[in-house]
Amino acid sequence: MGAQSSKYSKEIKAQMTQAFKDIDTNNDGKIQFSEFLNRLMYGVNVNQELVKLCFFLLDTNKDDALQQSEFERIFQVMMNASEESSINTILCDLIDFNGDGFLDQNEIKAMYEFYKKPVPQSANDLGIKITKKKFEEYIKAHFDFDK
Ligand SMILES: [Ca+2]
Ligand SMILES: [Ca+2]
Repeated sequence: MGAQSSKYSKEIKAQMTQAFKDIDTNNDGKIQFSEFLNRLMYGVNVNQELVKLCFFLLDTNKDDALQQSEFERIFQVMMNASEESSINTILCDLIDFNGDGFLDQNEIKAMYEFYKKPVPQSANDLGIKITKKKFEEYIKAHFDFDK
């Protein structure tokens, strides 16, 4: 594990392709939510709403399935995750769409789209360049994912 550069090695690409095939149990070239939940999140003790939110954030073209390019993000985030990474850390990595290490208001807005809600004032108050650590604390305080 450890930090990977943004360019994948051939080996990692092969692993990624294999993982995608393994998860895509109905072999339609896409990962549906049920496949995501049953194969990728199987045994992980997390809240279903949170899993849905992760899926929503990954599904950028909003066709309710993950294409391989969309799947690459979760694969990369999982590879970079350390043992201390909580699901909230992983969530923050997913929200950080452009991967600059900070969350901006557009990225936060994408998260609230899942709830079909405007960004609340409390989130606006976090500023324009939010560290993941800060947003993790915000999630802990404002969302009930811990069960
Ligand atoms: Ca599928
Ligand atoms: Ca998609």
